[in-house]
Amino acid sequence: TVLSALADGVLSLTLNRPDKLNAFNDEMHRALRAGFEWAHADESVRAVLLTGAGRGFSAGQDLGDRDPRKGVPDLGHTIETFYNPLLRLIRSLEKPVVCAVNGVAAGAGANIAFACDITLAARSARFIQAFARIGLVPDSGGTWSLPRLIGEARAKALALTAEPLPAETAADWGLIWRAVDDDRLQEEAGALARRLAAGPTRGLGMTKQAIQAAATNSLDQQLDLERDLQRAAGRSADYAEGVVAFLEKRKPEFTGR
Ligand code: LHQ
Repeated sequence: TVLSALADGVLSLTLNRPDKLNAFNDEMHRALRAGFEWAHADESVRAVLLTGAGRGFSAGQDLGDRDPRKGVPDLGHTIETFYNPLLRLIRSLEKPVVCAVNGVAAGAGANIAFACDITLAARSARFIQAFARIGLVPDSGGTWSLPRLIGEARAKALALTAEPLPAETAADWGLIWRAVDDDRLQEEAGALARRLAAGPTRGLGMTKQAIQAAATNSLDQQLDLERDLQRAAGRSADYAEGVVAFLEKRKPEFTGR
């Protein structure tokens, strides 16, 4: 249900239930979580690239798996068991996560894409806060990320109407990094992930951490955090390499240490 491959420091994770537009069943959840756990544990993974197989990125929860006719489901349990741990794994990974949204991203599928560090989307892709169509509440961090990324007015309109948002508008609004031509998406996202994987991984990881912390920190707290992270970054092998390479007028060769 998830294809994984490690090459050039990039762990590619491809959601692979194309007949269901990569909707999440429990098996796909377990497989995706295992992929992100791998990324956490393996030093040779220096970036993650998340995408979907077929014409969709992800249609969110597989609704056939949570059919209320089979008894009232405990969706809180589903969230606690699957979606929340996944979100925490993506946000706490001290390595960049690139997301290539190859087609429709609905419900949790959209909000998982918004949780990644750099999200690109095919021009034909669209984002749908589908929850409102079935009486649910945006999850996978959507109620946290949407107002932060695009402000309360747009966040509420998207979440309350479940209107599809085209990739281009999502990029204009700052919800994602960039919309690219469909046939260029995988190439661009792959090149970006490889570039990040060849970068100073510890510094990039701490940069991600600092920007995320700013969502809840005061300026004073953030200045202290920057001091602490810069102290740690200054001790990394990649900082030494970066500065020496600059002084020697050559390209740095970062090792991620
Ligand atoms: C699907 C799905 C799907 C199963 C397409 N499930 N089969 C958390 C906690 C616990 C429970 C509840 O949820 C959550 C979080 C959530 O994610 S809630 C939101 C769940 N997702 C949705 O409500 C979206 C449902 N899907 C759609 O609205 C449409 O499929 C979209 C707009 C995504 C795409 O539309 P189309 O391009 O027209 O494709 P389609 O509807 O024809 O879908 C293709 C196939 O995929 C089809 O199967 P079939 O056998 O008829 O070819 C769909 O039934 C299946 N599929 N989404 N979520």
